[in-house]
Amino acid sequence: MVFDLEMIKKVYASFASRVEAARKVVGRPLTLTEKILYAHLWQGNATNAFERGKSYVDFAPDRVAMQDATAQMALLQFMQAGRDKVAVPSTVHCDHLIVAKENSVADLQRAMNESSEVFDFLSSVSNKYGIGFWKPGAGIIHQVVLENYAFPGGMMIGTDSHTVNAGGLGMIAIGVGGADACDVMAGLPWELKFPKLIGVKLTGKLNGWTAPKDVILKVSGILTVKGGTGAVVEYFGEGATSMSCTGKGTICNMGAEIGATTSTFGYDESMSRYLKATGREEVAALADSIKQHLTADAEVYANPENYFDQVIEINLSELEPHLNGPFTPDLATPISQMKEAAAKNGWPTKIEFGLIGSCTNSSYEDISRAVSLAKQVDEKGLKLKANFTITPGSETVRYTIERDGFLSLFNKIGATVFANACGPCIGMWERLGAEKQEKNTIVHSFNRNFAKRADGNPNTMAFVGSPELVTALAIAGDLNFNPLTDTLTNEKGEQVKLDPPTGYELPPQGFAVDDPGYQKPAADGSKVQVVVDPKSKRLQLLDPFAAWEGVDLKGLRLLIKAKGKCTTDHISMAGPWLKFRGHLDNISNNLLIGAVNYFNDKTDLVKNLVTGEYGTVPNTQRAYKAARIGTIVVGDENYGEGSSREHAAMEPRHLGVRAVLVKSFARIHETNLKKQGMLALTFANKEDYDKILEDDTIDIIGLTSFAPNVSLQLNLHHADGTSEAIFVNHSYNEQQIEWFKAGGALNIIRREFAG
Ligand code: MIC
Ligand code: SF4
Repeated sequence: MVFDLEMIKKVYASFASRVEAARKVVGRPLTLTEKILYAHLWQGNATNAFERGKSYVDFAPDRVAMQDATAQMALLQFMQAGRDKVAVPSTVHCDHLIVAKENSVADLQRAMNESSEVFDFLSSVSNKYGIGFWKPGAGIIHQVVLENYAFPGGMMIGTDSHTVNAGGLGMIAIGVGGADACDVMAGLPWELKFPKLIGVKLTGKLNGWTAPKDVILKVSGILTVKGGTGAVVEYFGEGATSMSCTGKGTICNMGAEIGATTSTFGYDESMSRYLKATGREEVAALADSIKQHLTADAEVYANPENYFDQVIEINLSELEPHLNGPFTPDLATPISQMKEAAAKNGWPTKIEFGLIGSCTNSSYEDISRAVSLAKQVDEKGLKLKANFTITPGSETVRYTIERDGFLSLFNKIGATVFANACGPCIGMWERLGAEKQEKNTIVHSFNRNFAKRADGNPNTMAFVGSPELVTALAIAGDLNFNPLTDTLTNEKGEQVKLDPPTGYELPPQGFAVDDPGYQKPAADGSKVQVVVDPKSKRLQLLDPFAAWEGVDLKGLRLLIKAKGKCTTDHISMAGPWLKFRGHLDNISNNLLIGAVNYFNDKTDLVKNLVTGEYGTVPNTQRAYKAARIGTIVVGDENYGEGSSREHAAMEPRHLGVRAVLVKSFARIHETNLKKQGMLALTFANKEDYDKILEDDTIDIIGLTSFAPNVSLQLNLHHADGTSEAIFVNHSYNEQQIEWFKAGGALNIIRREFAG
């Protein structure tokens, strides 16, 4: 079945003329990214050229995707927008709320028991508003989107940072907070600062042990976790076209880890093959009919320096397999240097777990290549030395790899197959003994490896690698093992070498599935009732936030000055807290509990300046709220890196934090703060971070004349009686200032609807 074919036809029908209009106003050949962006202007044909990194532009995305952990908040907001039906095709995917413990069957059953209230809520809201619903067990959002919905040249937004995965099928797919999704579903334009463009030229060809994952691990090492901020990464060259479509998906997926707005590839044969293999021959034919528009103009790839803001070149023939980590996805180490790096840094070399799968790496190709190594365990008289787990990305992949005998091969060597869900990747992993907090090493093919992410243990060092490298390392049980050069001692005491992995781009016998887990919404949802129990601990209807009081904010207290890395996982932890994603008050009890307090190097211990006592961050903030004292949060570089979860913005808003002042923001988090009516500010001079003292009282001056490109002033009143003023910048445009004034963007939509 092809979903939303009419919508795709419509997009393609106007694509050529829109690209033509764009080429005229821009006045030069266009990159693929520009073509897709200009083809999706809210206004229709382009009438002027936009300035990269400067112009705010209204877009009209073709579709919206949401996953269960973020959809709850997105849909609670949408329910307030007063619409009968979503304005663009939208889907909900139940994948984040399934705990991995025993095996797929037992774990899925447990999730159905424990989270039925949330699944039923999502299912009924979807049914009511015309949203496609993918049940628990159907698979991970991005894999299901790639298999069913992504199409070359399309534009989508999704309430998950790895929405960018669909770039593997030539889309511009962008991760956003739920409030953004709510706008688009309500039929409003979606605003984005026109991105800068990074071109990555891939020469040569992947071979042997190297996989698409290594391309993005290498790029992360080059660009770091903030190098892609505000930019779209466009990959091209012979190395790009010679790679599978799902491999391209892997590369785009992990572009979230460099902060990129999204990543994409031009339409090519690999995409056409993938579309056909997943039952979308019609989409492939449609894309073929406009294929010259679904890639950059030839001049661009011939002279990329003239068209991109930055160009990186990687020769795939020489690229080595990498392992990135621990604790950050950009610490890239080629496998040949791992032994030395581990010794130098004191990383434990015994590998406890190898985990493959996740939305990043769970294609048929990935699994088939991992299986080619698993097979060698028996053939070469080896034994798996580490625990080994597989989380398939979708029921279609799972069903197909079972049919093709891969699952039984994994089972034979003692691996565990978890449910088709995020599982360990999002901390939904009941790992035995994790509570002992022992220092240990795991390797996985996921994308994120922040502290505590997978199992809640701050001393687990997680290294990210390709599924094939993870499999080889799990067989060896040793971080020092380099499968390219080293041998292993088998059970008979012989030295054996693993053959390089081989696999299939697509299943030779085609994909198969019995029940993909899709639920079609009612044609007329007006009679569908959505019930939220007022006593529920998991779901809570939203109350509108209060509007700005119209005066400068004076007498604010410092809630926390966060030191170093402060990702959304530090601000609103996942794992066990995921169960409160639909209940703002309950989830607010995790506010910033992972952030390190600059003044005492501890997490979740801050000074209450009214009582002088130290307490947890949420309790201290609740005390300020009760005393009607506004607060401010201060942070370091790339604050809010990682997830799209808007809870990281809604929690401080709900508990009475008024402003977040940092050295720099990650894109999605900054927008989420603005959308919820918070002040997202940056130091004009980064060194001023040092001027903020624990006992300060702080005034924010200039709000009564709040205007784009005009700095605000902060008066810091120190405890010793001295005061000093510093300047802070912001990136609010006119409309975003209105959000601040109204107390949040949703208050404006609500008002328009009521009016
Ligand atoms: C993640 O990978 O961190 C998540 C969990 O998928 C998040 C979304 C969430 O927090 O629900 C993301 O990447 O946006
Ligand atoms: Fe799920 Fe992990 Fe992918 Fe996020 S990164 S969508 S948690 S599998």
